[in-house]
Amino acid sequence: MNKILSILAVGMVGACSAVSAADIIGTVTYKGAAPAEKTITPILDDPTCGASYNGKAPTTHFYAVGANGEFGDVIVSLKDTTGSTGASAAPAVMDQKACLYTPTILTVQTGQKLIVKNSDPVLHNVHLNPTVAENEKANEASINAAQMPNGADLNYSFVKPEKFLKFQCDVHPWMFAWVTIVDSPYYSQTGADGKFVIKNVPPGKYTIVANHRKAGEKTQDIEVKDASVTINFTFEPK
Ligand SMILES: [Cu+2]
Repeated sequence: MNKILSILAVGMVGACSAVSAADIIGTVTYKGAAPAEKTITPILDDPTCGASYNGKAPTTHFYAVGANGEFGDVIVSLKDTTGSTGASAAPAVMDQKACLYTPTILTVQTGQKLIVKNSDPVLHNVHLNPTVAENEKANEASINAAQMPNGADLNYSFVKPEKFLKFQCDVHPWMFAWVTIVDSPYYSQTGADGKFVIKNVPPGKYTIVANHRKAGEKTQDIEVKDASVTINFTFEPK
């Protein structure tokens, strides 16, 4: 780069940095053999639920680990951040399909709408188990709600952060899902590729937290300046 170009480049970076925010990107890896999943055998005893499985019971998916250790269903967030944009965010959706929740791990912001659907031709009973009193109160009306076959959607919204709030079905004792509530838009949940992106983070120093329901929690310190930052997490068998 010649001198004029480099001065221009520095000038442009300088001009942008005053207003820019950056993304935090990374990959979460599980190193080693994940614990074996459990086979949900009772699902076959229910004629309607069992019909979806042709005699082969599904398993739990507590550890979503890919061939190269890509670790899914890990929630990565910036600790102690606020400024939830949940009220204006698109609703999150959880479905009940073939007598399982899908997804089983979900993250929403405070104030964001969560819609629970029933796509099955069977009755489900959605039963929430909040550990935070404010979240219990905010959802009193539907905290233990029957949902008819292909019945009307149930709607929820949470007011305080909470980790892995348990949803269960009282009709089908194998049905569980866990919803994590965060208080800012600075979060991401890893997909099957183990990757996460936390977008538009204002410059500053943060503690970044990776949470997995079974594998636990890991934290790292991170500083965001005016460019994207990469940070990775590795979990191992306990
Ligand atoms: Cu059910």
